[in-house]
Amino acid sequence: MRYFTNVHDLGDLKSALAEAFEIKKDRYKYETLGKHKTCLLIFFNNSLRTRLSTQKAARNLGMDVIVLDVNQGAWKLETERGVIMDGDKPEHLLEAIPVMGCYCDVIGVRSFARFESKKDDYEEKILNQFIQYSGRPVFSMEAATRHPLQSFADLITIEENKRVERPKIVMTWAPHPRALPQAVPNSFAEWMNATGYEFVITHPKGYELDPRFVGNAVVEYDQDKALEGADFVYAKNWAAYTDPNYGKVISTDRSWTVTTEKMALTNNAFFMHCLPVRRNMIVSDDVIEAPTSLVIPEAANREISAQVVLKRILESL
Ligand code: AN0
Ligand code: CP
Repeated sequence: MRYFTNVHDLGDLKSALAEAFEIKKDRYKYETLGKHKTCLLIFFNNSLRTRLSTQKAARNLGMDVIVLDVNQGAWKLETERGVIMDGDKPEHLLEAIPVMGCYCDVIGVRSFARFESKKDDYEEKILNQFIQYSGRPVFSMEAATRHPLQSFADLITIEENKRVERPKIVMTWAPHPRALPQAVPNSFAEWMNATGYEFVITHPKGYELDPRFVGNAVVEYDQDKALEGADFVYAKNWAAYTDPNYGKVISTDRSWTVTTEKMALTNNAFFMHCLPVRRNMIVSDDVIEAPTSLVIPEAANREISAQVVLKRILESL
C-alpha cells in the first residue's frame, strides 16, 4: 500500500481487522520493519491523539519520526500557483513538499477543510499535492474530506464491543459553537457503508452530507426515532455541506445533545466520539462518563490503526 486516504486503500476490511488484532496482541512483533526508515508527520492543524498515536505506532515499527507543525516555526506557505508572492508567505508549497520528501520515507499529512472553496476542499487539493510532488508514500491524518485513521480505529472498537453480528449504528449530528469539517462524519459513513452493519444518520434539516458519503445509509431527521434500538451512537458535529451554507453553523440546537434521556431510547447503546469533544454541547457528562462510553478505547485504537497502515506502507517500500 503506497497511499492511505480512504477506506478503499485498505482493501478487504476483514483482513485489515485481523491484522489490527494481531498487532494489538503484540505491538512489537514488527519492531525491525521500519529500521532506518523515517516517518515525517506534517500538521497544518492542531492535534492531540493523531500526533501521539501515530508517533507511537511508527516507533513500535522501529521507525524514526519527525513532526512538523507547519504553522509554528516553519515558513508560512503559499498554496496557490500563479500568485505573485509579495505578501506574508515566503515559501511555496510546491517547493516545500519535495523538500520534505528528501528527509523521509513516508509522509503523514493533516490538512483540514479550509471552508474557503468547497471545490478545493472536496478535491483534496493539499493532500493530493503531497501525493503528486513528495515522491513518497502519503497517508492522511485527517484531510479535507476524510479521517480514515479515525474511522479505522472506530471500526476496530465496534468489532471489539458489538453484541450482535449486525449491530445498528446511529451517527448523530450534535451542536457545537464553531464550524467543524465534515471529514469525520464523511469518513465514518464511508467505513460503515463498507461493512454489513445497519447504518442510520440523523441530523437537523440543512446538515445533509455529500451523497457520495451517505451512500445507502438511512437518513432520519427525527433524532429520537433514529436512536430507537441503536447498539452504537456515534456523535459528531459538522458544519453545513450544502450550498449556500457550505462551512457555516446553521444551528446550535441543544435538544440534539446526547443525554441520558436520549440514550434511554437505544438498545443500551455504546457511546462513541472521536474526541476532542465539548461536554454538554455534544454529550452530557453522564453519558461520556458511563461504562458504555467508548471514547477512550477509540483513542487507544488510534495507535493500532496507524500501525496497520504504516506496516503496510513499509512492506511496499
Ligand atoms: C476536528 C474535526 O471536527 O474535524 C478534529 C476531530 C478529530 N475537531 C475540531 O476541530 C474540534
Ligand atoms: N480524534 C483525533 O484525530 O484527535 P486529534 O485531533 O487530537 O488528533
